[in-house]
Amino acid sequence: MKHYFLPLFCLMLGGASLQAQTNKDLLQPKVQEFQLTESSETLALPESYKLVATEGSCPHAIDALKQIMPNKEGKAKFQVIVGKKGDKAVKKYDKKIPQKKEGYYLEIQKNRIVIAGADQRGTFYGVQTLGQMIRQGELSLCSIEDYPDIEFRGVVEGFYGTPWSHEARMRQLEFYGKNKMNTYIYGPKDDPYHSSPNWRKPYPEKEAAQIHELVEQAARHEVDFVWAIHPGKDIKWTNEDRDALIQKFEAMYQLGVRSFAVFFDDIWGEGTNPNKQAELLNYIDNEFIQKKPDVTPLVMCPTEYNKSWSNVKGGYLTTLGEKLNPSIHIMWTGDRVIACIDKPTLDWINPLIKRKAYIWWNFPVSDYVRDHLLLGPTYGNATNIKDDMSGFVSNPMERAEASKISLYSVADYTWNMDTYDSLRSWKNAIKDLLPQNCSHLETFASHSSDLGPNGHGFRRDESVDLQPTLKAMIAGDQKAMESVLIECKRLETACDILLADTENPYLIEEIRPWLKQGKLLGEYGQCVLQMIQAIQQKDDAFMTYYNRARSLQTQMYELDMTENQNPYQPGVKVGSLVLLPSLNEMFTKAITEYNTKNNTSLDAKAEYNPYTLTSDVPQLKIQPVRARHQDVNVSPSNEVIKWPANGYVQIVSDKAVDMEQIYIDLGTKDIAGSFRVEVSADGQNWTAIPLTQEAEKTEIVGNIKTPGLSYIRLVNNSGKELQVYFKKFTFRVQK
Ligand code: LOG
Repeated sequence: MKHYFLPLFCLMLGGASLQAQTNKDLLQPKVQEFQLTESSETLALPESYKLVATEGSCPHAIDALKQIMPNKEGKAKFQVIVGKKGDKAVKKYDKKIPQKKEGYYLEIQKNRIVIAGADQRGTFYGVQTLGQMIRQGELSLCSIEDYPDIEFRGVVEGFYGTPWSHEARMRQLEFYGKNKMNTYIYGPKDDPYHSSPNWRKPYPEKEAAQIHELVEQAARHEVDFVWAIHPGKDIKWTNEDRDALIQKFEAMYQLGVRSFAVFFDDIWGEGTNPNKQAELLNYIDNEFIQKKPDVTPLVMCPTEYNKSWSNVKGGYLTTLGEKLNPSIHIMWTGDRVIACIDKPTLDWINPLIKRKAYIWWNFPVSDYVRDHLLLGPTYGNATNIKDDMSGFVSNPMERAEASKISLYSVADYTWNMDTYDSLRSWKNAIKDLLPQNCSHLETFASHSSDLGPNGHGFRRDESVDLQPTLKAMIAGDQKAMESVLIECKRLETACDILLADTENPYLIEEIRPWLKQGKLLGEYGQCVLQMIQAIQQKDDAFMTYYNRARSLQTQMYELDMTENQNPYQPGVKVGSLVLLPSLNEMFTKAITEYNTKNNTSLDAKAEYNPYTLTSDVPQLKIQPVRARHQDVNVSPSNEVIKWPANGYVQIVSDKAVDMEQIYIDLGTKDIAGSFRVEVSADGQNWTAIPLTQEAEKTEIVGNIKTPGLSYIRLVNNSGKELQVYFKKFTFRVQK
């Protein structure tokens, strides 16, 4: 039976429509030009459609289209016309296609849908936009002209720590395609075949097969898979090493890789020579990149990759600028290692390197603050710099799924810069990541965005909406207390719901310790405010609330000590910038008030850290001390310490402990005799501990045999000021 498609789709007046329809503000990334054809008319998708396309022209776009169209392909009247510029199928629309790489024209009419791309990738992006419209509901009759602001947009997996899993990368690549990001640079610092010692060697079979699979996945989602090498730690400027590098690239080419990068970041010594780097890179460019017509331009990361490390007089950057072939992209992290990018940043670097910088944005990377999750809005980059950079890629967190909150916004920012709105983008990102539980994820993320104090000095705002209320609460405003109580309840509820969420199990697994901490924080907040109410109402329940608040403090401390125990920044922090400190302040205020009213002496200190450090060595006075399992560590310092005669560093425990061993490293040999370690139960009577230091070693060890101690200190007993490092101060206590 000749069965023409019946008008099963219906045209409705938008006002009369009960179903959702296209919301242009939710199209991601935000589209450049959106025009309703006949205002407020919508189209429900027909049951079947006829695909009009030029055979073999845009295979990835067509595959994607077949996946998103909910209905069957057939001999219907309703046409879906898909193709790229030059294809017969879209010839009629040629003039409407934006004259921009990766752009597309999309038109929704009563009887047809047209997707006409400037190229294959543009066509694929047009299909992605259509997919988003279909997921929203009925389609508005409209036309869209869309194109990216930045040529290379995406991600550099360039962090220290556990590299992303293969499965996580597969999901990432799909996500990039959906969000119109075209670049994934593979450069995890801890892949030994990317960096030293194995950069010269080919990947073992299993890893090679996985890379091949990633390359295919990238192609399916129109992403350039850029494989980066990091040879600078031990490279010799010899023909042998040059050939080893080319051979490795050749092996990667055989695996399907068509885009390459060379990183020279975080190295010292021989590898940093700009003339040698330029010579090698030009050789690779001339002999490998340019010789293969299907390979994209080479990308490099310099050794001086940010302004604060740049010695312009030393000539490193100018040498690269002058010598590197003009087609080679040079990466740049900004004015510092971790920095947002603005016009002055680019006006400074571009003339030096004689090309537009390719931005390596170090956000939301958290490899220097591993106890924090960076889930807040993505903000800080200028919106007037689209013509000043060639690429913009973001270095993410070790937690791949959680990084998507920020990466979504990076996609948005790099596609359509003028209209970028960080808050809107953040909310949409969260909806996209966890549609059903988005409000809960938003609550949790709003209190999990700052990095805490860190060596780079890069911070993010946190608990933004609640800040004025917290201030008012501390000032004694009753209404504000109620609002904070509600927010703490909301946080507890959000964490509880997310802990059992099954919509995105990968995300939940990654952030589970922080959700547990968030739940405790929410409970703690409610309890503190109940304590205050009890004081006001002279309620006998006060002591119960007090004991519970104490218990919650201990539980938060213990979680911090037991989960996410990486050796760098172990622990789990939530709400550490505003919410927790405000609640602690309230706790202390409440106890102080209670003590005054009732003539009691309850401990008003909120933070539960049994160890405190005191010192009269100026540079060590505020060094943090933290207990981890059985070890109590004073945070190391990188600088030379001027240690006065008789100067000390002392740790006091708030309860007696059995200390076992102490390890000290002052970065200096034969120094044990100039210091003494002594311990005490009461701070009055001290016992010296014999110290040993092996020849040629910098570590000093002492065995402590007395049980029940509360004090331990290290004293300079040389009679003069000493200059030493402070690399380690750890003592072990018996559990
Ligand atoms: C590294 C990078 C690391 C990041 C943040 C660059 C170019 N290199 O300080 O691997 O993830 O900072 O810690 C870097 O940023 N070095």
